[in-house]
Amino acid sequence: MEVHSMKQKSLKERLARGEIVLGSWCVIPSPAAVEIIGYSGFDFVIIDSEHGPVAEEKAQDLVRAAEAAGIASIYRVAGNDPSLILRALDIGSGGIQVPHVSTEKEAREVVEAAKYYPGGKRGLSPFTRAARYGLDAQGYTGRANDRTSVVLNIEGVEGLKNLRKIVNVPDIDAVFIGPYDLSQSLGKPGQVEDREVISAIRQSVKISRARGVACGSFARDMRYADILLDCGIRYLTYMVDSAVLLNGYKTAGESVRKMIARAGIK
Ligand code: 3PY
Ligand code: MG
Repeated sequence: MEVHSMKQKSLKERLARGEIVLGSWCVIPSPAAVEIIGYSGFDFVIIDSEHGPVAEEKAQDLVRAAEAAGIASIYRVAGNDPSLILRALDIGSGGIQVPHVSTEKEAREVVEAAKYYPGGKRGLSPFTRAARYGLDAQGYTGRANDRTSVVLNIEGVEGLKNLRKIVNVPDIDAVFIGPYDLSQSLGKPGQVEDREVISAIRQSVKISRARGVACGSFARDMRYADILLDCGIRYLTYMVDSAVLLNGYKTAGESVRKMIARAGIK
């Protein structure tokens, strides 16, 4: 099995064992950004085509960069659409993350689109990058099913209400509680530290863990990461490449400006 498949399998296996895995988000469509995330010690990168501008052709290079840097890749598709899920997986990304899943039926639809027979009915072609353009055709569907991670974003009150049924659907590796969309759904847009949001995350961890499904979320700073870990989050995503760049440049710019001002006074 090629090295990258092993990385992907190991992400799934670590989630199944209840380990904490650490990822970050890529919205800057540059292979360099993905390599930097990989070289910085993260376990996986989420290529974001819901809120990021990246489309499949570019995403394919980002997946290659993840492979080169030795980390797993997950592709967040723009919506729960089998053709988007198929394209995301056929370029070779190791898994998909699907926004705004609210019902058991929607969860089943995601799994059906992401898995080949017998677990689903993902469209089959052996000529894709995922199948190494045909080189891997022998036994490919089984191997793809084994390594493909399925992550569902639960980020609204309806999804929370249906979570027990959603985590009963086979072949889900993690549910991801999106704090931003959830805060909006609770009528408190952007208030991700609100008590109701945190308590929904804590409750979701309990429900999913009882079914052996990992629960994930997103932290924009260390304080929030601490809160999420305290809630029992296992699929932890920290920071977005654009925010890291912004914070870094802002801090650097402010420091140098202060230095320039001091130099000017002398
Ligand atoms: C949310 O907070 O809604 C997310 O989807 C995190 O990216
Ligand atoms: Mg969201």
